[in-house]
Amino acid sequence: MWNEYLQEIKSGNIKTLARTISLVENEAEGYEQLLRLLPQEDTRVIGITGPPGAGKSTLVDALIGELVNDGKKVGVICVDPSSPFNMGAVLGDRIRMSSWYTHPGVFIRSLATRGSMGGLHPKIIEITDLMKAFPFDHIILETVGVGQSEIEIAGLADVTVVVLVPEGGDEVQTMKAGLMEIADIFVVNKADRPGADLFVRNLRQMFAPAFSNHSEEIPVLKTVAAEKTGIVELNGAISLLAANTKSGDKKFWLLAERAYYLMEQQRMKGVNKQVLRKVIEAEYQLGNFNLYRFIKDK
Ligand SMILES: Nc1nc2c(ncn2[C@@H]2O[C@H](COP(=O)(O)OP(=O)(O)OP(=O)(O)O)[C@@H](O)[C@H]2O)c(=O)[nH]1
Ligand SMILES: [Mg+2]
Repeated sequence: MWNEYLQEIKSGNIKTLARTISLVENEAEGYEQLLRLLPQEDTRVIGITGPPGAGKSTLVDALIGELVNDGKKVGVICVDPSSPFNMGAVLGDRIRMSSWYTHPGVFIRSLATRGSMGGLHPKIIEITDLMKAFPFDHIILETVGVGQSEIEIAGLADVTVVVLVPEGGDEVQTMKAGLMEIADIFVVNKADRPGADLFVRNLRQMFAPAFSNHSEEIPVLKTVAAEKTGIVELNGAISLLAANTKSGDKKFWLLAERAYYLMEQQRMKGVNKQVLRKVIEAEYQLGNFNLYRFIKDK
């Protein structure tokens, strides 16, 4: 059955892709078998992250336009950190990217995080890999950057674009180290608002090689996503960086990041803190409890 699903995905069957994403999302019985059948794929993954409301979806919408014009097939995953009871953001994505929902070259899937793992989805690595089996030319991953998850998205995307707005100075100061680790490109969106040029200049200075431990300059681009301004330049910058990742060292670092994360998950499977607490209490009552002997055989 899984092999048939995979063949259908490979041949571009969007319904099967949608269905199998749900199976993986819900950990349907045997879903790991499908994952183990996935072929080696190099589909480019573009990560778009940044604070809530920065214009990420609007930017993705414009970027899809650019790629589709170029004859590319695009898969989009939007990770929505709101609760399943708040459909606001998902509906927002639908409105923001409305023109693409019915386009044959575009597939958009929103995933709700249900509050776990910051802004990421617990099966985001698996779902992204599943999408890679489909004949997409590019995969775009939109996540809301809330601290830690921004660092985690770095392991998922070949190129990570951090979207900020002209008023984002304080945010950048507090997250500087984290941003430096993940950002391949900075976008100052809503550049139609005052202060954009000054903010761009400050960012360039702050992340210049002389002031940071980055050996290369991190591009800082200006966009007005709502008017599709600056999108060609953004697409160009992404292509340039992605070309380096494909052949370079970074690809294997990304795979190692993902392997580490998945191994961690696998090892901790079935470990339940509530249960752990009860077992510890019981052993403690017996006396002579030692934490290190306790974990040794776990
Ligand atoms: N002035 C201005 N408004 C913009 C621009 N780009 C997006 N917006 C507006 O900003 C608001 C938020 O846009 P979204 O694209 O939904 O932002 P987002 O970052 O995806 O938001 P979340 O996914 O909810 O975090 C919308 O009302 C957009 O119309 C821009 O370049 N200029
Ligand atoms: Mg959005």
